[in-house]
Amino acid sequence: MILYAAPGGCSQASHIALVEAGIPYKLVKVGRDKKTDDGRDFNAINPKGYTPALELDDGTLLTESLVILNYIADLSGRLLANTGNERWKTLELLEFMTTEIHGVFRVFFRADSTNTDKEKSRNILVRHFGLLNEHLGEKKFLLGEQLTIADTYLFVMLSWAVMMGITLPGPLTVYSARMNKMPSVTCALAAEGLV
Ligand SMILES: N[C@@H](CCC(=O)N[C@@H](CS)C(=O)NCC(=O)O)C(=O)O
Repeated sequence: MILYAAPGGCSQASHIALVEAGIPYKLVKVGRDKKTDDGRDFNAINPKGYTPALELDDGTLLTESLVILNYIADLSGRLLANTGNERWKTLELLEFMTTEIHGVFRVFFRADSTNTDKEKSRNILVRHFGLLNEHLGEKKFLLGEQLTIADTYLFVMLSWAVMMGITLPGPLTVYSARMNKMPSVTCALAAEGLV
């Protein structure tokens, strides 16, 4: 299995999940120029041009974080409850982050965004992270004692928030620092060349 990932990008959530699940994989890093670190044109691999992309052993290419994370959770037998409300709440949180949070962050990555655009996005993100903070409450992870695919995604969104100077509620900062110390996170960050 090959994970195509951009260091520090949203693909990091899938990367952490793969390490956490103990699934053997090869990491291929994709640069801003859409070149892979083994010299290929990423657009020819994934015509969407986005990371993450997960190439399965039979050559099938999966794209979209929501799907890739579900695939990894399925293989792992954990990281997502099999049934019940915990499953649906995990997926609800993940969908909220892949659309309503990731989407709002895009303003910060676009060269033509104005300061007004950025300020609007900042306010929306503060509100959205506030909702996630309420959801987290006193729990260790978003759904309780067990790490799920929603946590691996939130970890990345929180690191982006810090990068963009967005003020986070204290409990989310503590949560992020705790995740940062997890062996799977350390391993993924090191493989991406970020520590
Ligand atoms: N809908 C996709 C979006 C993925 C995405 O936006 N990836 C960014 C990195 S975080 C990317 O590859 N951007 C490259 C580009 O826009 O050219 C998903 O959820 O996986």
